Amino acid sequence: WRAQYSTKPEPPKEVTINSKTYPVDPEWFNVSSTILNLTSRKLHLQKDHPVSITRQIIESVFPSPTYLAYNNLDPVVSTHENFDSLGFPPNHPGRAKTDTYYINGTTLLRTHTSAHEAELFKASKSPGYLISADVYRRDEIDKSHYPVFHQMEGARVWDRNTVPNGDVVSAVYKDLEALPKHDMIIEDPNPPFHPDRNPLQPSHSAEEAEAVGKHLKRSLELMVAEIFKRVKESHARAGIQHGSEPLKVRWVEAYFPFTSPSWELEVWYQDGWLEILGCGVSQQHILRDAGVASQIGWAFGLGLERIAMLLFQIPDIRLFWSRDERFLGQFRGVEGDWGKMRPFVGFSRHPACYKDVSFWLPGHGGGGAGAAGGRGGEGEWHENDLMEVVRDVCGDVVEDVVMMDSFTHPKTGRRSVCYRVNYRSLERTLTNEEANGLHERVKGEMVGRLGVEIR
Ligand code: FA5
Ligand code: MG
Repeated sequence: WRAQYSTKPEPPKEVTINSKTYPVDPEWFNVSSTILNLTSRKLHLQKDHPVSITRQIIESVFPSPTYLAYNNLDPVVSTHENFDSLGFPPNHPGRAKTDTYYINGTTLLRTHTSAHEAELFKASKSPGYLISADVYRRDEIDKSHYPVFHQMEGARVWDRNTVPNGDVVSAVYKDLEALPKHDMIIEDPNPPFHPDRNPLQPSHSAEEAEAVGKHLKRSLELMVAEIFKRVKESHARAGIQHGSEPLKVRWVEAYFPFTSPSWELEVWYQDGWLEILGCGVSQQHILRDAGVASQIGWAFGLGLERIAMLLFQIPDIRLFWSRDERFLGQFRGVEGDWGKMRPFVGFSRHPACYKDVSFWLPGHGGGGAGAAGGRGGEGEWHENDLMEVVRDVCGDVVEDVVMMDSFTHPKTGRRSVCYRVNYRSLERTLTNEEANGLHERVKGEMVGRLGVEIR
């Protein structure tokens, strides 16, 4: 599997994304053309696409003029916007090249919509805002992870200088009273906090933080209630019987550098708790740096695909990127007529084709590994690099990649790992020859690009 297979192109001098051009630094650049090609898709804005439908349903729970929606912000942001402005420490693992797509040392594809918080806290003309956008993360391959997905960020502030009598607590409770009620069962409505990870912020009174947290939770519970109301209606239309099992959700303590306290909201789904969003009381440093130090408020970030999968019973995240009419056709017309919403009917599943690959990791105990593959000096082996090779070679034909085995040779200290790749297209049956051909190419690229030694 030597060099003949390694087709990794030389990095370009510059890249153009959404008609803006950025200089490439080959030391940092790790965006494959597969990913670059997805920057123009903007599924959240594509008419009748389930991601766009989901966005609109959630937007309806956060109406204007209180909340203004921003749906066209550029995916290319600075490391400052994505990390520093939010208080990520310099050594935070999310900054690593193995996790984030970089164009150069200071320019990257946003990993979350929070990258726009500072700019919108500063610029938004309303007390709340929503941002829907494509986000990018180097990640594992399975049915709920894709390197590009869509998030919606939401935020809401109150200004000490403009609320009556400067009394934020009363103002927040007044707005809370005005929100609708719901009858969902919330397990753990108030999970305990670790004060070291989620301290009360120095500039907040305990009453303020509590009031803001309550408004945040109620707002998001109403969002979930709306989603599940739509699920029930669409199931009824499709003649699917619902047991009387109530919807179950719960709040769990979370940690984000840009909120304190912080929570995640989980929904009971198919026998497990599914995390759908993170949120919290915004760190005052962000508001201060945005020039609005007199404000206090909350923010959340949710995964639109995660919610769309619940809403339409979509079983595999790859489907969202399909251009197959058997997928897209099932949502046609819904934006003009919500009564057309129906659960997704999966097309027949094609057989799985499992292929294993075992290899020695580079750079351990001799073996001339230092010379392997032109990525010398890169340092640590990271599984996400393998995932990226698989995606580059196979596109969406791989359903998941799972580590099966790992061992360290007692004498040489070299580590060997085995992964199982599941070749299964959503759209057609693969022949064994085709899967073999792809697997051979994957192995070749692993040798050429990652410097591993196939066993
Ligand atoms: C964040 O991205 C924070 N920016 C969220 C936030 C915003 C917290 C504002 C506080 C205040 P996290 O990495 O957990 O957090 O992602 C948020 C949501 O995005 C997850 O709950 C999940 O619904 C979705 N998500 C995360 N990773 C993926 C993925 N690989 N594929 C699909 N959805 C994902
Ligand atoms: Mg999370």
